[in-house]
Amino acid sequence: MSRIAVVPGSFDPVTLGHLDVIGRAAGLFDELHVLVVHNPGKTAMLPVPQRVSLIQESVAEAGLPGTILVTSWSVGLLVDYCTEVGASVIIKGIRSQVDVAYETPMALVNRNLAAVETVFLLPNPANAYVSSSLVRQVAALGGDVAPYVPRAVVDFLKRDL
Ligand code: COD
Repeated sequence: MSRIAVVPGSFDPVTLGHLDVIGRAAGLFDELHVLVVHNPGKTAMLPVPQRVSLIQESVAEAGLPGTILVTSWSVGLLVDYCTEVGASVIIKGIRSQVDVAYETPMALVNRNLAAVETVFLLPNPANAYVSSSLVRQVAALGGDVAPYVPRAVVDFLKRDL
């Protein structure tokens, strides 16, 4: 049986930190689903379909290994998506104690809801401080985001924002 894992996030926009976690997870599982999920706690910069296509472009450009699907989910719990596609693992990137405190209760609830385990991956230290909110702020103020995001995102932000 193939091992399927889901990497969920807002990805608004996808960063080199996200891509690092996606690449490492792709080497651990037979099939990876990168899932754009609306986070009601955050004000979005990009529409969800745009975020999906920027991840698709970035994954293709990085030449990441294995089978990687990119899609979105808005109709229920994250574990409902996992159940629907037969995924037994959720992958989260952990940058700091703040991430541990935020992710741990969700991981425990997700295990109770649907017996889906959460695996925490540590980042590449070079990207550990990168976040989508930092990128949104630098972009909004006209700064250079190239050190933090894949080329597809740099091009999109130059062209469309
Ligand atoms: N290096 C490594 N990892 C990183 C980096 C980086 N530089 N930047 C971000 N990450 C990780 C984050 O820690 C996170 O694991 C993931 O990448 C995505 O990050 P974001 O910021 O794009 O996404 P979030 O944090 O807004 O997550 C949104 C979700 C909707 C995925 C989250 O809130 C969630 O899991 N919701 C579950 C909804 C649900 O079903 N709730 C009920 C049961 S809990």
